[in-house]
Amino acid sequence: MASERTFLAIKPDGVQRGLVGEILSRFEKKGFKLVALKQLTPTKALAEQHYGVHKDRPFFSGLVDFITSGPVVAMVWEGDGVIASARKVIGATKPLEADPGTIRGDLAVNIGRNVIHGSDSQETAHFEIGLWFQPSEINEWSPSDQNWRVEM
Ligand code: 3AN
Repeated sequence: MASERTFLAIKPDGVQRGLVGEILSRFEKKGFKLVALKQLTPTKALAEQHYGVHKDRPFFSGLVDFITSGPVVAMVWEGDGVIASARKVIGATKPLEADPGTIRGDLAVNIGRNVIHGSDSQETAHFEIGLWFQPSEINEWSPSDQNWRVEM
């Protein structure tokens, strides 16, 4: 499986609830590589672009209000199959349907407060990484223990 990148964001509820370390730890332990990380309170324009696909849904304005209500931790993670795998680690959109062991299954109960966002396809990942990060904010590096995670 080819190495790829995905965009993940811990939403304001995850930051306010002190879950940043817990969430980062799950992806680090899995073996994915963190290549960009920053905290920001998204502007309305950024939020509307990010959730543009939902612009005609009834929950759109509430979603934009929520994601702009406080700091978000925005990240790019890299690894083999990371886009689909991160979605599995995150769990189903509705936290009550998310399996135990997933982030939403373990840490959330409400669809409007589901703690974390993750890109759902290569196309979306490419769009979201470009929307949230400048190329200069993304780091190329090799973990020193890389050959203990994958066959070289
Ligand atoms: P996911 O975040 O699992 O990719 P999407 O893309 O279907 O889910 O929805 C984006 C975000 O919109 C969700 N994370 C959730 O916060 C919000 N959302 C989706 N459906 C609803 C809904 N029916 N009511 C309120 N918020 C919703």
